[in-house]
Amino acid sequence: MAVPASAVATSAARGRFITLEGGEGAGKSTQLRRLAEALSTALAPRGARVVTTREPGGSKGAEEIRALLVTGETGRWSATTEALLHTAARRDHLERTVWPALEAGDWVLCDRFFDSTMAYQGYGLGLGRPLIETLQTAAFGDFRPDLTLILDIDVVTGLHRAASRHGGEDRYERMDTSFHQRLRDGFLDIARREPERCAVIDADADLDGVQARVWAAASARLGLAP
Ligand code: T5A
Repeated sequence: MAVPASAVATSAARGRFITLEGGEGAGKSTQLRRLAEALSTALAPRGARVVTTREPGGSKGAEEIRALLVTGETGRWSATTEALLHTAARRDHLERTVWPALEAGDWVLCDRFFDSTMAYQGYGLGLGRPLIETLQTAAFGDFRPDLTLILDIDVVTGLHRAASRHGGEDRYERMDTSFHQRLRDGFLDIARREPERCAVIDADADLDGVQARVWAAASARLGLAP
């Protein structure tokens, strides 16, 4: 299967791909908006554009798949079906949104990406790493984010924050506490395995405090002025 990711990865004019990850209510969406503003300012002299997107979703087809995943009964899908749906949504999102933006030189900030499938379906739902790695290789080869910021928060605080925000998209929030603990441990394990790509941010602070930690990590890793 032809995977255009390698062309994207080696293009000199390619933008950067930055992902935010973490459990429920870690503050990713809030910090993504703040990071996008700061990056836009920092990148303005270079003329680079900042694009924000999310998963599951971020393209028309992937948003349609999202609706199947984030609503309804917690046991609506088997773990394997769920991993396939997330991976199918991701492929569409990459083809239609992320890869074209990177080719155009844009910096893409994405709220969740493939680490969420590893953490939620691989660790949380127990599918394990090898199956998820196989699916991901088939769907997008060796394409990887340039930087992944993992917002880490204790499970109870995160779920409390998330409950204050959601409408009907709470299928994962309703899973039991041990599931949420497994996926928190999973994200930390991913960071231990790939320290060059991943930075763990302690998200147990107020909004401005977490924002300062996010910017310190992002600016250092991306070679921007602090
Ligand atoms: N999923 C996703 C998988 O299972 N596999 C996959 O492969 C993928 C891609 C997506 C769901 O799908 C699952 C994971 C998810 O369960 P979603 O709606 O995108 O659904 O869910 P989340 O990304 O988890 O969104 P949340 O809102 O729950 O979390 P965020 O984005 O981490 O949190 P945010 O920023 O919206 O903040 C939540 C609330 O907390 C407050 C905010 O103001 C807001 O009210 N808050 C803070 N309050 C105090 N102090 C702080 N520092 C705060 N930061 C935020």
